[in-house]
Amino acid sequence: MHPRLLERLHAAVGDAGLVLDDEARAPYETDWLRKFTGRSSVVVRPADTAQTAEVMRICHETHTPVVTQGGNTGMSGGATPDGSGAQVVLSTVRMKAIRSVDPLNNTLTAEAGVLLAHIQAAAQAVDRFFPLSLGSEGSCTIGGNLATNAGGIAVLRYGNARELALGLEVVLPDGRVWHGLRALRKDNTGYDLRDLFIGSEGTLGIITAAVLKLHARPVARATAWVGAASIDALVRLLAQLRAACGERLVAFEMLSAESLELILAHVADSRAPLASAHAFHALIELADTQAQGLAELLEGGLGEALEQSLVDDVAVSVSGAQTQAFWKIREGISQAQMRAGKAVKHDIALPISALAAFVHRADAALREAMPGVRIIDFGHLGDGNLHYNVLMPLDTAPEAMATATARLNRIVHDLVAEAGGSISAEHGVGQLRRDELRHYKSEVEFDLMMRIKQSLDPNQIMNPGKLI
Ligand code: FAD
Ligand code: 2HG
Ligand code: ZN
Repeated sequence: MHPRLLERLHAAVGDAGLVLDDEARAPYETDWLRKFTGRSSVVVRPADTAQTAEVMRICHETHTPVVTQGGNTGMSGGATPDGSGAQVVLSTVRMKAIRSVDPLNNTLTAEAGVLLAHIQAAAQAVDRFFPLSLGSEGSCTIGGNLATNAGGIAVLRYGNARELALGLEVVLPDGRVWHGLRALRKDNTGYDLRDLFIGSEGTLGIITAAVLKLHARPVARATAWVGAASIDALVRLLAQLRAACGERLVAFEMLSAESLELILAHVADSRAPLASAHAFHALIELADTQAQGLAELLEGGLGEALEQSLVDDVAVSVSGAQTQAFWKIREGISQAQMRAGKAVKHDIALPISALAAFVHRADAALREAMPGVRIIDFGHLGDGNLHYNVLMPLDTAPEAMATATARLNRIVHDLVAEAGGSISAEHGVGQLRRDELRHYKSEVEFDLMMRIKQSLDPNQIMNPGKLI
């Protein structure tokens, strides 16, 4: 560590902003999945943008590497320091002010450390809606959501985190502040810096605040669980419902039979929504600012699908409690995987029209390469994002895990690339997919990314070893 680093950081953030004790630092050094563990030199928790800027000035001068961390719910090891003990973890948890809410402009300005659930509540308090919604919304931060361009369950209707931000405030690697908190829907004044920082996973700067877009608050929702014989049928159902329901279709989540079985076995108080067995399941939700006709619309669309034998069984929710139970099942999947084994995670995106063929090919390729393989296939079918995971036994040794991961990644990601898809849809690249990204990005694209990184972060201090 650079001499006087701690003393200077202490002067910048005070006692409340420094975590030195080994035990107190431990939660910042391991990720949510307990897949990645590192060692920090110190954890710094600035209270505001000015303190963050001062910390970065110090780290820039001393060439000290910085790992930014929000809620530490990421699934790609992006917020975990390496094992050197030389990296500073900069946690945004103390920057949690909602600076302003403007219902007339339909915007809300929040600091990076505000929890996603608190942003949703602040929007609701002024009769508006912030639509980003993830299983981790009670513990992830808006800074982390923007830094990973998070997706979640409502992307088919409202877009990713990127589509929900109008402006950003960012502390640059040298400690300067870019004041880009514009609350504008039209702003064509040159290169789009906002979109450069969104999805950059802490490798270009620290997002300290954002202007977020609010939407009209839906007052009604209609939810159903359906069972189908194939993923092809669900893809066709999605197209039919989109045509019939338009913007009212807000979620279309898919679970394979094996994913559902895993949840039922490992999540307390979960019950199968349908009495019969099906190869694939979907959780579908409509929402509207008008209450009338929503349930009828969903029932009509699903009734037609039953008549066409597109789906084999349907349960339309009749109460808030039943809707909650459906969503509890869907949101239990990450916990269930953790309890049941070690997952090789593939967070992939495909054109929706290519999804079914991909699943058939990938299933066949994996079963041939690894007979008895447990494929846990689920995800946000409505926007083409599958979590095409493979579950290895809990006692798989680290070396065997690494070998299996490399082999499975190549099979799955080659097929994704052939289908015109992406190997990183919503969880970020982090350290988990860094080498895979290098493998699949064209030379030109990678070179452009490297030049951007080099020009913004010439000392290579922002989240080294992640993404690029
Ligand atoms: P962290 O994990 O702390 O950090 C993630 C990355 O962002 C790191 O690279 C970090 O360096 C960087 N970063 C964090 N804050 C900043 C900042 N202010 N400025 C610059 N860089 C920063 N993700 C989805 O997209 N969709 C889902 O449906 C989804 N479901 C999930 C369900 C569960 C149960 C869990 C545990 C996770 C889920 N995730 C999902 C992944 C994760 O919650 C999201 O990626 C979330 O956006 C991460 O936010 P965070 O604050 O926890 O970020
Ligand atoms: C989800 O969609 C999350 O539930 C987590 O993105 C996915 O556990 C996973 O692989
Ligand atoms: Zn997801």
